Amino acid sequence: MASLTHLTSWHSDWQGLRVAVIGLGVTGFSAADTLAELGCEVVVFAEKAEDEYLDILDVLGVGHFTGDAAKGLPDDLVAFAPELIVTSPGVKPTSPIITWAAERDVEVWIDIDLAWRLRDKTSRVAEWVMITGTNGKTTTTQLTCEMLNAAGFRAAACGNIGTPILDCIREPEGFDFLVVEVSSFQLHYLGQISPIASAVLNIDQDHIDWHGSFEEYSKAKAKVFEGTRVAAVYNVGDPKTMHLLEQAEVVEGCRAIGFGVSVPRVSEVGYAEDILCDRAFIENRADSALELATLEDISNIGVLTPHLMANVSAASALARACGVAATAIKDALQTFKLDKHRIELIAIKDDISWIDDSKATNPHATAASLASFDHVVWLVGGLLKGVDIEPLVASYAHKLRGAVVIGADRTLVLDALAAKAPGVPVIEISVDDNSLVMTRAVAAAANLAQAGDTVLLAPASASMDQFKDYADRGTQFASAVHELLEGK
Ligand code: UMA
Repeated sequence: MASLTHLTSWHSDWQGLRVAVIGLGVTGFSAADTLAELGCEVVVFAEKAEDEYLDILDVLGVGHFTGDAAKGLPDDLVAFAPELIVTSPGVKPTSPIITWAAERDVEVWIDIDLAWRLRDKTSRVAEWVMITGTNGKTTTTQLTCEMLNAAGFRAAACGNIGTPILDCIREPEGFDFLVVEVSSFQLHYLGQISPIASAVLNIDQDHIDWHGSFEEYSKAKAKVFEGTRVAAVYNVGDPKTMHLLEQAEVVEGCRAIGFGVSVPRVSEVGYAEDILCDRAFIENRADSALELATLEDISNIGVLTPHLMANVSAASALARACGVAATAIKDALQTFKLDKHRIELIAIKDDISWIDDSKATNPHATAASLASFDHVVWLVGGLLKGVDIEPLVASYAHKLRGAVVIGADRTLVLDALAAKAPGVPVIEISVDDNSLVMTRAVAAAANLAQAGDTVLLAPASASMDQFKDYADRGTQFASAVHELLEGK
């Protein structure tokens, strides 16, 4: 098939290259738009698309085929004979279009591969920082970006966080740093790039239905370290992240830097009592450490949980690897605020705390949440994505005052509670009308909760079965809580 090795720059000759873009969400649109600007011949193949995107693509002369990439391969696309495919991350590797491409040696890129080649569009060529992990990616990405900006750099957060990386590449002023949140889907497709720093924050079961197995999921996550030049950052509290690093091909001279919540050893960032300190990026690290911030600074950001401390530690390690001074890290912690739906305190009444952690869409995130509180009434359930919830229930059964089970995969959750938390009272919310789910769940939780308890929405599941997305689930929870408490 066509050799694409000469396409290494925005200024390369892309004219006339036949590219099929798969999917037309934010990734597909940004890819099609960019490729059209470069003079490629582009068609988009997507199941559904917003009219606004289609209208713009029409103007750009980009063709469009309708169909589900997961199910079939249209004849028109075969006839188009693409020389390159740029896929959206949600498209599974087992989809007919991806297997068809593999059989014909047609290269399949993700938008990040394209962005890497196009990063010299402006004369200000950004360094890249890549961040992945099962949980904490978004907070750590935002924090790292805030720290870089506090140090006077021009930095942007992009990738899985929601802004496609190609939007940043095409920003006329350019950036000094792009802090890229990368999902396991994106990493599965990603080819060779060379970031200044990269991190795997933690790794546990998630997206098994997409990857096929935990091994494949871990293999994808490990790719984030490949080609790293200055610092490959792993979690000292999660040895699996270090094993992934041991197997990765980093650039000669790249350092392995640990982060965590324990007292830092040499080449680590961590906590000595209530001080966040750096023993990695200072000259006399063998016998001293540099103070970066205090726990009080960190509690400005949100509820002080061990995983928030870990995220701050990881972001600091990445920022320090990029040359950020300690004072800028402290400054960033004064201005930063956690996003909504991440262990967000909604209300306290009658000594019962109501917490929205709707962002906990897998057991690993939920474990971090459950670990942070003593007695919990747990709102759990949704779409389990092929993940086994039993080990989570077994580990935290002793903390449960009760459980309220929602979601399409209720039976699996109820079975796990019956098997691993037999004495715990459980209320199943079974309604046909999705708009009633959260009101009923909150009322049920109120009946179970006692003074001193935390009612915790941390569903360990995706939300799309009963809600628009995790944000909608969290917002509905907060409204139902306020309605209940104010109506009392
Ligand atoms: N499509 C198909 N068939 C498929 C899959 C997708 O036709 O089998 C088409 C559909 O037309 C669909 C379009 O592709 O509308 C969308 O593609 P996509 O689902 O890959 O999503 P994008 O809108 O491009 O958004 C993606 C990420 N989504 C996924 O990976 C599922 C966004 O992460 C990311 O913010 C964005 O790129 C920018 O990089 C979201 C996410 O849920 C937040 N990520 C998962 C997670 O964090 O757990 C991985």
